[in-house]
Amino acid sequence: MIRKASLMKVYEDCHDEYHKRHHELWPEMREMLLAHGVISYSIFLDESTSTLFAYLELEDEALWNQAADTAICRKWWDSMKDIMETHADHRPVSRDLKEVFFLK
Ligand code: RM4
Repeated sequence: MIRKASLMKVYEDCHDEYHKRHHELWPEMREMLLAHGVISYSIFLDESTSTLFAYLELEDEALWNQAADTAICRKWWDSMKDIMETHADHRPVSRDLKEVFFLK
């Protein structure tokens, strides 16, 4: 299993909306994530800085990388661009984190 962590940013006045949209995650988006080897996907919000901490457990990195090319993922990113930091193509601005500790 592969574990990945990254940081993203939600706009300061959009915390509740971000939470709501994920609570109501599109079923097709959920299916696409599971079909691309997602074992678990958590997102935590630091309310003091609007930083999102995403933690993913994946079956396969190559399979996961294909998720970004699906129409549903692009549509999701298009729909999220008004509430979070994104690139010009609407991909979320995301910074990968280096693992420094793991206890199981
Ligand atoms: C996040 C962001 C990520 C996406 C998750 C489901 O807000 O758009 O890229 O994978 O939602």
